[in-house]
Amino acid sequence: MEQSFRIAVIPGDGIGGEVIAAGQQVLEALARGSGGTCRFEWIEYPWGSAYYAGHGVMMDPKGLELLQDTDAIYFGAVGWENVPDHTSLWGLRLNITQNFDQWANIRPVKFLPGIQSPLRRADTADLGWIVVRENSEGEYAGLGGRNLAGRGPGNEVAVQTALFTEAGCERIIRFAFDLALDRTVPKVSSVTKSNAQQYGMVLWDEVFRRVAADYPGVETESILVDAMSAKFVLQPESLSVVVASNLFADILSDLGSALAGSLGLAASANLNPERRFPSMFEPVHGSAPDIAGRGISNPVGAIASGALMLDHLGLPGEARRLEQAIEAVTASGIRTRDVGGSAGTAEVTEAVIAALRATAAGGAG
Ligand code: GGG
Repeated sequence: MEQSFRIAVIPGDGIGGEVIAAGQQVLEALARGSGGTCRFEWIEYPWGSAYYAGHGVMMDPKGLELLQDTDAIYFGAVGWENVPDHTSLWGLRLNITQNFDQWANIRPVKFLPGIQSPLRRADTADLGWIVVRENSEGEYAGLGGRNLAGRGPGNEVAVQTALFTEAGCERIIRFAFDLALDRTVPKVSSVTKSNAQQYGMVLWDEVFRRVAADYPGVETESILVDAMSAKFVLQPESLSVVVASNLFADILSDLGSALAGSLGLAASANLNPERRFPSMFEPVHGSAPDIAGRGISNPVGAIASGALMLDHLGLPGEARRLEQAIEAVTASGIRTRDVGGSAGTAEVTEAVIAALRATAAGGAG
């Protein structure tokens, strides 16, 4: 039986357009080779900083209603010089993640074959972990304000408050434990800075201990963010699932992606696990204005985000086939410049499609 999926596409800014187009080509090829299992209907929205230039807003004011009626959102990147970064981020990406309560952001740190890591450990140890980012509150709650500018230069004050709710902490920590149950090493590392942040992050630590008691088979550790950033570099083999607040996990996942070879490789899923709202899949990297439009951006992060989307749509076999195709391509040496190669976006994309065809021909998946 054929399954048809309505996918909203928001390429956004900079290299977002290039890598999302690459991902769509790959997913279309996968659908064509699926023997009628799946079909995608793409609904593209031109929202982003160019849209802002014409409309004064980052997305259609009715945009959330339009997105609600889809099975998933495939998102590129946000951020361009014509719009202040906080305006573009809150006007588009955060507008969607917050309103659609996409509270779980998973960011796998994958060490792909043929990709050189700056970590010496990567040569001998089998590395790989998942960063679970709390995606709805914490430091990104958007609470605060600016005041007293009227007192003259140098006297303005700003308050930015982080929000930690017991329910918000519990749902993301439980999500991390459930994820750990399916991993070879069932372990969850919780990251805070609760020695300095004595309210919200102490609450997080307490919830972590309480939830951990429900998972006796899962090893745990609770680590301060400064120590965890050192651990990413010095003891990465000890990591399996790392759960942290919105800001800390954002930073740590960038560090993890760089350690795996490049931010261009990293995939992510912004999930509303209850499925009240569509979930959103995007490469971890941003719009990269320095290389936009040159045809050299790495499409792997966007393509791998497509694999996470396939999982979410209930197509795990197709997701694994796509991940295997990516691995075959990185192993073969067809790589973009950020990972030491000379191939362009199109060449890597075509190679992934060819690898998919090869597995279809070989009967795999
Ligand atoms: N594709 C990811 C992206 O566009 N990121 C832009 C950015 O600045 N994100 C901030 C965040 O994820 O908190």
